Amino acid sequence: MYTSKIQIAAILGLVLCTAPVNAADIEVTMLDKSETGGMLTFEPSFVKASVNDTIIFIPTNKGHNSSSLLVPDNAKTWKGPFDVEFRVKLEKEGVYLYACDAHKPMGMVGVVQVGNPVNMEEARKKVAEESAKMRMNKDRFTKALEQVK
Ligand SMILES: [Cu+2]
Repeated sequence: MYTSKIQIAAILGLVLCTAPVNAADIEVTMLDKSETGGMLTFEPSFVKASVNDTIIFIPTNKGHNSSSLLVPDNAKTWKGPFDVEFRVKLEKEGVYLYACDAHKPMGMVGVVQVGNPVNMEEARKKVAEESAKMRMNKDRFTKALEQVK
């Protein structure tokens, strides 16, 4: 069948317009000590992202990983390897909570907000529950969650 250049241009235009726009890569470093003085941190510990953005966990210091603690309904959970760069694509709207498996008791935790915080009540409960078990930096998770707007 004959397809004109105009038809091809129209189809291409449609494909380009429906492709995800500006999906961003957001780096979160895993640190023994951050510039702001905190020990055992994800930096930044709060990230505001959009649907289809990707978080890249960077093993700047050794001995850390990233594991999800809570994700929105139908979003994928994750358990990253230690000492390897690890990517998490954020496909659903809501609040994501995560921790380093080795240093969760020391408050090595983080929060990601994607679009509207549709599961904020669940996130509040989980943060309170996990913070109660921590031995250090007990207020860090709450402070990160407070940045959800
Ligand atoms: Cu760690």
